[in-house]
Amino acid sequence: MVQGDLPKYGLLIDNHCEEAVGGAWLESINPYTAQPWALIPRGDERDVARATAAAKQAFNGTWRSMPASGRAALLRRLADLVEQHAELLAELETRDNGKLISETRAQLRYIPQWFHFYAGLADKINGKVIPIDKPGVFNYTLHEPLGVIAVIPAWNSPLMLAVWKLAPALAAGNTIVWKPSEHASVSSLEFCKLFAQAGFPPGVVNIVTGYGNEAGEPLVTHPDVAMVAFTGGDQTGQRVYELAAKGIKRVTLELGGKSANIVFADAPLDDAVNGVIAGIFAASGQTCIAGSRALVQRSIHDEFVRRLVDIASPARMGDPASPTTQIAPITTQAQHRKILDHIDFARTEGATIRLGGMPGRRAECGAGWFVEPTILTDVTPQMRIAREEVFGPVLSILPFDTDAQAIQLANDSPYGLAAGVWTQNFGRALLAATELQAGTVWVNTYRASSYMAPFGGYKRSGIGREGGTDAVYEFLQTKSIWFDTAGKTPNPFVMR
Ligand code: TXE
Repeated sequence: MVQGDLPKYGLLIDNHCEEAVGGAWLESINPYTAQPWALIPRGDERDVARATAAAKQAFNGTWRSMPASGRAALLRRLADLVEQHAELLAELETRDNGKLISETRAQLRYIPQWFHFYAGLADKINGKVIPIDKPGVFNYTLHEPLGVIAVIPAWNSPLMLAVWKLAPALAAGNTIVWKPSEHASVSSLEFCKLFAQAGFPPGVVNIVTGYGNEAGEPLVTHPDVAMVAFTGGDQTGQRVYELAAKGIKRVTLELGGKSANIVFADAPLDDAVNGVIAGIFAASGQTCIAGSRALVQRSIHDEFVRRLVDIASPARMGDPASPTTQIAPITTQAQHRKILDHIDFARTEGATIRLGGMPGRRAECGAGWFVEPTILTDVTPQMRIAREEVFGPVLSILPFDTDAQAIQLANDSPYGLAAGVWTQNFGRALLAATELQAGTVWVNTYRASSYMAPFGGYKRSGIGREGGTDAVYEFLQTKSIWFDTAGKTPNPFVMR
């Protein structure tokens, strides 16, 4: 198909649908067909400047003057609209990033709850009256919004990762410039139209698409952007953090991991097998919480590997738009290459491939960027495959003997996003949950998440928390206000 025939999705600035100032377009590629299917604007610093000016104006005008209950009402209306458009948004996202339709539908069905939850919080952001220990003064606090927030999510769950930031940031009274990933922007451009339909004033939420260096960097460094809420790879996260530091800007960073799924010999084995498979092969391993290291107690190692291979080998690869497909393609060609390179390197380092290890070869894979579900044994903690985030369907299995060794191996990582523990011994589970250096620990389950629970990383997995009541305070700053009640000004040369 030539470019002119592809559907075009515009930017949204001040509630207007527009082209990029430069007039250039980027092709969005369907990972299942490996063909372009839509065009998105190739925005740059000129579009970022327009969007930021609109967001700043809204922040200082209509949005600031609206009571919190008004913001809550809009968020609830938006939630209802998302519910009505869930099927269309799920289909667009599946076509755009190749994620299974069963997963995008489930995410879209859940997304309205995030807006309902933070709508509920919007008018409960109370300051405090502080009982000061000195006479003649009165002190109270206010939690105030920061201003314009840059929302920069990754391509693996474009809408869900954006909503984790949008809902609390808007409830807190901020305005938004949203820069989705250049690899999967279409569902976000379509979603953004719903803000105007819900009645959000112009400028409160704006969206600019384009490359990270052309649109992302100018947004992070724009002097009128107060904070950056980011999800992506740790190298990019580090770059964003450095750029934000120059402007002394606040950040939240969610940067992925190398999460350990620990299976003790006393684990409920059938559940543990399913949990380990769900942890690594769901979304073809393209999740920040992928349980990419299975630490398995030596006495059950061989049996456990055999059961994993038995369950994973018949997994159905194919069209992600079919509800019966289980393994979807990889979202980008570059990521596809990167995963296969990781597997090749692991092989040269001495890992044994027990399952998969190849690009998808079945007829159902068509021209798509598939990687077979891959299970590796004979992996040692020093190997690259055990240390770096692969972001694909590749499971490394490492044996351990004692509880202490399991915890030591799990924590032997620069990352700390999540961990799983499989055991029937309550004391063992409790100790592991305490000792594991991870922002989320699951016991006898994996990949559970909710808008009610905080989520975020330890160590190189990030800064800040998304979800739960904690998240709204990431988007607020505290003001401390003092009144004199004594009616006289004391000695000006002594601190009061
Ligand atoms: O995401 P990036 P990429 C891992 C995965 C992948 C690697 C890189 O292993 O191979 O990260 O993926 C924007 N200033 N994860 O390159 O670069 C970019 O446009 C401002 C883990 O696709 O992290 C996009 O919107 N913004 C992960 C967003 O940042 C910039 C999810 C994320 O891009 C920018 C995805 C810049 N200089 C990939 N450069 C997870 N933690 O879940 C890029 N961007």
